[in-house]
Amino acid sequence: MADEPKQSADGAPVGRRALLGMLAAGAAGLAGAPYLQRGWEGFLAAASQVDSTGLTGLLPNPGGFRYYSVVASVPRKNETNYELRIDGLVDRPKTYTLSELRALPQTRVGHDVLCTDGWRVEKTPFEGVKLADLLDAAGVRSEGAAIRFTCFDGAYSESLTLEQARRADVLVALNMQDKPITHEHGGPVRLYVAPMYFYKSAKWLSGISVTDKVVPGYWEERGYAVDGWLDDADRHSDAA
Ligand SMILES: Nc1nc2c(c(=O)[nH]1)N[C@H]1C(S)=C(S)[C@@H](COP(=O)(O)O)O[C@H]1N2
Ligand SMILES: [Mo]
Repeated sequence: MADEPKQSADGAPVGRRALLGMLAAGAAGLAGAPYLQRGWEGFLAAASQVDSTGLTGLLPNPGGFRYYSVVASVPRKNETNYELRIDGLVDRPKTYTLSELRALPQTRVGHDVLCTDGWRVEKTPFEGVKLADLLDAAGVRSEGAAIRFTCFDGAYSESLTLEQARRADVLVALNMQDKPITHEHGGPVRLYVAPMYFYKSAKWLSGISVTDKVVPGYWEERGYAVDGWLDDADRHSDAA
């Protein structure tokens, strides 16, 4: 789903529209859909991408959020098998476990979450390790100019310039709304880029690679802006 490199006039990716049409076909249309094989959670994840069919109104509303994934199913990871790899143009590549990330100094950032699809969740606190701290520990080489983020869903990716990545309001987040980030919201670890649209906040984060130039991410290859600044963002701020 959602893999055409096109956007409709209002900016919503066409792939989401295709899914929406499929779900709008109703229960009969859903009977053969792969979501059902994934149980309630998979169905919810797919159906909650739908904003205009009325289906979402029948489902538990996750606090104003929609659950997004570009793939049908994502493996679950926890303290026994989660790993975050930092590599690329760094002097000290490193693989962190979840408990190692939890043991590092934690920063809390609260901002409104906005998706380009039009929904917003006000004052959502995220907590985690500043990406800048992890980059400093890894020792970014002088050629390093950007970051490429990859995910253990096997498909999504994101990017930031090194300057953006070093902001104090960019987190490798472990908590959301004062609880460990759930699987549906990209746990155990997701990126949180507070000053930008939520598509920049890659869920199920597994890789942070320092590159010499920006490599456009999943939605960016499909028409989204590489710079995802929110209208009220202070683009040159170092403070959260
Ligand atoms: N791995 C991954 N990260 C992702 C996405 C995705 O599909 N896969 N969707 C992005 C978009 S468009 C939004 S709005 C948010 C949604 O986060 P949520 O599912 O926790 O609400 O995740 C972003 N990060
Ligand atoms: Mo989004």
